[in-house]
Amino acid sequence: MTRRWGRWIAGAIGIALVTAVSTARNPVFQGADPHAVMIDGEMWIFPTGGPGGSWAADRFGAFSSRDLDTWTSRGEILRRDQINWIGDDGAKAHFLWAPGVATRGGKWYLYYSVGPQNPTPSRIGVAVADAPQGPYRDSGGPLVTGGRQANGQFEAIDPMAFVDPRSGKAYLYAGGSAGAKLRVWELGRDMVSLAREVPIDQPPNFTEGAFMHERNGVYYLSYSHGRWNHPDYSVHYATARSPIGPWRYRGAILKSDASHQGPGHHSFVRTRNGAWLIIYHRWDALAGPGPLSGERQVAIDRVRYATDGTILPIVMTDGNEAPTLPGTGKRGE
Ligand code: FUB
Repeated sequence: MTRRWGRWIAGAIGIALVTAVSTARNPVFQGADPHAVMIDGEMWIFPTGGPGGSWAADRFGAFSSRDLDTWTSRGEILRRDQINWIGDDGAKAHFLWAPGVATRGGKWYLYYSVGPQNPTPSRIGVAVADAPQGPYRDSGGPLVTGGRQANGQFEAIDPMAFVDPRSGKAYLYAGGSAGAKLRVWELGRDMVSLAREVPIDQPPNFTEGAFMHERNGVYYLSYSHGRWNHPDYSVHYATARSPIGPWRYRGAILKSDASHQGPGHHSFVRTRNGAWLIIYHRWDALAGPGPLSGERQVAIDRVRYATDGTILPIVMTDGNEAPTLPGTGKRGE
């Protein structure tokens, strides 16, 4: 059935047909810092920006796909003018970026960065919803504030929450760029307050964009290293027996290659058939030492683990080489 006929039939029976915002595979759409989650077999991506460049730094949107081929917009989920504390620091400009979501007890939580760091400290906020697509309501104040602190500069960006499937405790990982410092907190049961900060060792080569996942009792802390708009931007990781370390540094798993530069700020998901995928951004078809120009693009690739649990180097793909989701009638994964 063509899209035109689909729209006509949907209109005739009173159903709104969701419009595709992208039908491309690697890269899937313009955007950065993609936090991907699987919801009932469907992949949802919460990025900075979004398809077509129309998603500015004053709002967040969500995008989803059942096959990783056709992406639909789940709409705008939070706008800067809905965050009533954002102007309290007196700064002239504020930008939203690097969202991360978590769910607990039927609620959805959207953690996000408010930058830049100068002239006033960056901040992390959190908004709450009853469904992944929102509407999200901000919780009323910043959860974490950056700036100069007793132990050095801290940039409060790149929040990522992780609910430990083993202990049920929820953690917030955050920090990056200037200062390149990772901090970890245990979240309160309400997910919108901090119970305590957890002292951790700094993982080697940490710059920003921390992500935590657990597989077979191993906790993988992965993160971006390098300058966000340079070819040295890459993903490294460390492992531990708990979500708060101590870490064993394992090196880089995703680095620039001949046709894709500066891959980073990623997330991992496990699909229904147990395969793992990495969702990240990169700059395509740009060579040279940087700074890279153009727009960052979201891409999805396969993650393979060796028998000892270490992650094998990730191969970046283009177009139809990219993974699809199982059970969609597309090339099997
Ligand atoms: O997109 C804004 C910033 O770029 C993020 O905070 C960093 O992780 C980098 O991806």
